[in-house]
Amino acid sequence: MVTPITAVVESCAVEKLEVRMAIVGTMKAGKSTILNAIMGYELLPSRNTAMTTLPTEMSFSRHTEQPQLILKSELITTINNIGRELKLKSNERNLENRLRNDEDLIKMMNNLSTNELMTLEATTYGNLKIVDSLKYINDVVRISIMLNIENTINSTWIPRLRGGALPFLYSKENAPPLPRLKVPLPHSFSIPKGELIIIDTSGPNDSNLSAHLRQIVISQLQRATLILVAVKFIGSDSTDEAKLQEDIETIREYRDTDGSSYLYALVNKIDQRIEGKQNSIEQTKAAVATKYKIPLANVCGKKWHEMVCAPYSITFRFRS
Ligand SMILES: Nc1nc2c(ncn2[C@@H]2O[C@H](COP(=O)(O)OP(=O)(O)OP(=O)(O)O)[C@@H](O)[C@H]2O)c(=O)[nH]1
Ligand SMILES: [Mg+2]
Repeated sequence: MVTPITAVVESCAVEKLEVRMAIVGTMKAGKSTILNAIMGYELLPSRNTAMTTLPTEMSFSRHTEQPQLILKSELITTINNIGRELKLKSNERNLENRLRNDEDLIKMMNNLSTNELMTLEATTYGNLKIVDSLKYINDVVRISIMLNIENTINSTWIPRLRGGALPFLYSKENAPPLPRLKVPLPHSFSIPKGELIIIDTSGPNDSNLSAHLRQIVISQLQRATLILVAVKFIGSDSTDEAKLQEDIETIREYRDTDGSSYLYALVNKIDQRIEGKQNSIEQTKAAVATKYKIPLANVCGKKWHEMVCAPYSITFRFRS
């Protein structure tokens, strides 16, 4: 398994004040792992079952010496409200089935039944504490959707679009109060002007869990300057791939006809390739370019991932 520990972002000469790069991909393609590699810190939770639920933003800052997780008060209150509802349900029968026997989610409900809710802070320091907080937030939202309580949370202070506690997260008028990571700007990384914001998302198949969640992801993709599509070398199931194609098409429809230069793809989990038995990396890259209609030059598939997002001269080099 690739353990991307260090990422060196060699140069980033952005022309715009804000470049937003969102990652999308098939289920468990390694989206969060890739972004941890870009940041150079293991802050986004990852595991081999569905993990990311809410999109998470991250940016590089000259003004911080250690990573921070920033949570807006609306988000903290929402998560606390949902947490209280979950606590009330934590002893209900048949929870295991309703949580599809997912061990992490069942453990979380058991914790909620005996412990206080996790205290979320406006700013969290400490890499492990950051991962734990993000895991908690993502699982609280995931369980609320699986137990179908997202529409029953009552809150007078959350602007509602159409019932429920989550819709405010994708209100077009307000910047959604998503979790935000700030990491120190690496010395080798210079941003002469502007800011690079990277957004982690849940897989398209997964976001079908909830129409709200899907909408949150799509609105992030619409706002993105660049979109990085992560796919597994060995491919994913065809439904998952079809959903990803559909999401990419939806995004394309929202763009002016400027070609597909904002789309990049990264073929991940290349270590799972069996030499001599499967397509070569070049063949896989070509297949990915065709399937998702991404320019071949924008498809990267090296074991030492190297990618240049040309329009903005952003170069990422990952070390494994
Ligand atoms: N073998 C191998 N495993 C990897 C690689 N990249 C990530 N993984 C593992 O794949 C699993 C899924 O990775 P995540 O980063 O959580 O995937 P994701 O796409 O963010 O998944 P969701 O957030 O659930 O949508 C984790 O157990 C990772 O450790 C890789 O290059 N090779
Ligand atoms: Mg993830």
